[in-house]
Amino acid sequence: MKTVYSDDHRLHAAKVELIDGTLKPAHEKPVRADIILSRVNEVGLGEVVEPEDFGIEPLGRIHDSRYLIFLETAWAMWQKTGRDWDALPLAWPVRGMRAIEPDEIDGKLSYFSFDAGAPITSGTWPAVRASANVGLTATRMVKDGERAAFGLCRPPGHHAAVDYCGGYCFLNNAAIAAQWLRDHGCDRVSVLDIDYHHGNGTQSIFYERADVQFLSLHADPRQEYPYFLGYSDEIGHGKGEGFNVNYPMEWGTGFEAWGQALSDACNEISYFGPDVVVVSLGVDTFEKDPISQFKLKSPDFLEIGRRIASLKRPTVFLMEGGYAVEEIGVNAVNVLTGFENAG
Ligand code: OKP
Ligand code: ZN
Repeated sequence: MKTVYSDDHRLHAAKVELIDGTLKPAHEKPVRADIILSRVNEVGLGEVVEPEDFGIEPLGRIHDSRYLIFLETAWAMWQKTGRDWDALPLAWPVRGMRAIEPDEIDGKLSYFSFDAGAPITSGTWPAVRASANVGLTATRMVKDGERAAFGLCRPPGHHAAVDYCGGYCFLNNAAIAAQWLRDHGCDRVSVLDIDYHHGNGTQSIFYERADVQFLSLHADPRQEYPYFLGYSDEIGHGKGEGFNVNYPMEWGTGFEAWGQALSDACNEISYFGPDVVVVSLGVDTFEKDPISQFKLKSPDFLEIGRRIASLKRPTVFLMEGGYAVEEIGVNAVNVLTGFENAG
């Protein structure tokens, strides 16, 4: 299968991350994409192509226009206040507070985020636009007849919702791709999120819709980030009831239980019968991932690809998380070669 990749991901390089109560070097860093790309080339997965520019329109189909303006202008506003380091919020509106967009940049950062995990830097806007274009270009290839394509998105997207960023995510690449498919002739799309963390952004975007099915395998929100979404009783609402499926699993889960959940999710997808499957491909379920607590091993990722292939649906793979940098290339590309070799 072809890979879509842009060097512009490099424009977003957070310096630090607030984790375990201290500032540490950011886990979500450019070398992640470099290592995946070199593994793609090493195994000869297929041609690597540049993304095309889809413009702002497909982003506006998912995200609020005020939020997009914020992402575009935040760095300039931050810089104007005399700061040249990464812009981060430190307060959020919780129970009982007002949802009014403040005028000043520090307030806007708080209003348009749900954690301090999505720092805005000088190059964040062009980088996240490139990441969305990578996803859209891979998606168009599949819509135009390819069996599968790989969008090597970076920054990731599944924690980003209609009007907030968080968890290293700014634009929801998978949601933008799924909506683009709906707008270009597909009646039904499934988004299968296999990242270790719940895809709270994607879930919230499609929660009341029956045309985009969302399924997520992830660490139980009782134990793990993002904590406030991802329970199994979240089944969708209104017209969307029955079209949201969560598989929360406890810390320490290995491939036996995880693979069973994937099989269950695949059965749900088969029953739904989508025109295209969009896979939010996180490989932070790996046993050596530095911020995660599942126990998947590198060969398990081949089996994941095989099971997704058994759906026999056109499939778009979009990169999400994975922070065991040394093995991220092998693990991500194992999913893709497992898929390809399934015939
Ligand atoms: C992004 B993606 C870990 C703190 C959580 C944010 C993680 C964002 C993950 N104890 N920090 O889903 O891989
Ligand atoms: Zn993750």
